[in-house]
Amino acid sequence: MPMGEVKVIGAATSLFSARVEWALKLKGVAYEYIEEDLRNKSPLLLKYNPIHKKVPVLVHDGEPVSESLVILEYIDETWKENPLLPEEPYERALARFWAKFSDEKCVFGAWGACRAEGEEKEKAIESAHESLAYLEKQIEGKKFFGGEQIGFLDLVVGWMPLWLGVMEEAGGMKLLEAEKFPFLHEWAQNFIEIPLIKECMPPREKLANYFQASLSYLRSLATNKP
Ligand SMILES: N[C@@H](CCC(=O)N[C@@H](CS)C(=O)NCC(=O)O)C(=O)O
Repeated sequence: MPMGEVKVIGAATSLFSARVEWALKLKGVAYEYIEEDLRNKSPLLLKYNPIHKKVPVLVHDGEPVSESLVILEYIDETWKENPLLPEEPYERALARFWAKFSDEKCVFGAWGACRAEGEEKEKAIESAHESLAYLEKQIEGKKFFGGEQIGFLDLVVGWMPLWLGVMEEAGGMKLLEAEKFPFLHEWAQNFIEIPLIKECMPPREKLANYFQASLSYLRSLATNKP
């Protein structure tokens, strides 16, 4: 299938954008990357994602697709080489379930724990640990969530090796301890060593500054509440 014109509107600090770029690279699809300034959103982003006004957006031959999990499925259905989702319907359903779980419970759980302070922090850390424990069970005994090769769920959980560490640092906590989550920990090391993944990660320092600044901003809002 001809590739057509493929553009990604993303943000270098966005874990949701990274997974879309990884998927395109895995498929060997050439694309133009457009960096969005999320503090001053472009007319292009507002035109292509008027509802959520968020990155990433994939624009294929002028047609926009938004929401990273939807984009991953679109990429998988459009370019067949290196399939991302498993073949078997039940396995596909499971991969989708855990992807949704990871975004809803683990990403937001980790961010919640990063932001929380005082007593709330302990509760938030405990709740993030509970969610990570479910993912730990999913990866136990496997090299990748996709089996021997990385697949859909690996890309979705792919924020952990870098973004989670940065959130831990910014929030002054540890969530993915090797002793507590040995399988996830090993998976994270295997994942980040894949050249294609490694090459398309934002610099750690840039990400750390971004999270630190976001956290300070949110805390200043809370302090200045009337
Ligand atoms: N569920 C969305 C989440 C995307 C998202 O939250 N993007 C953030 C950047 S990490 C964004 O664009 N935020 C801008 C805003 O909220 O105004 C997806 O999977 O694509």
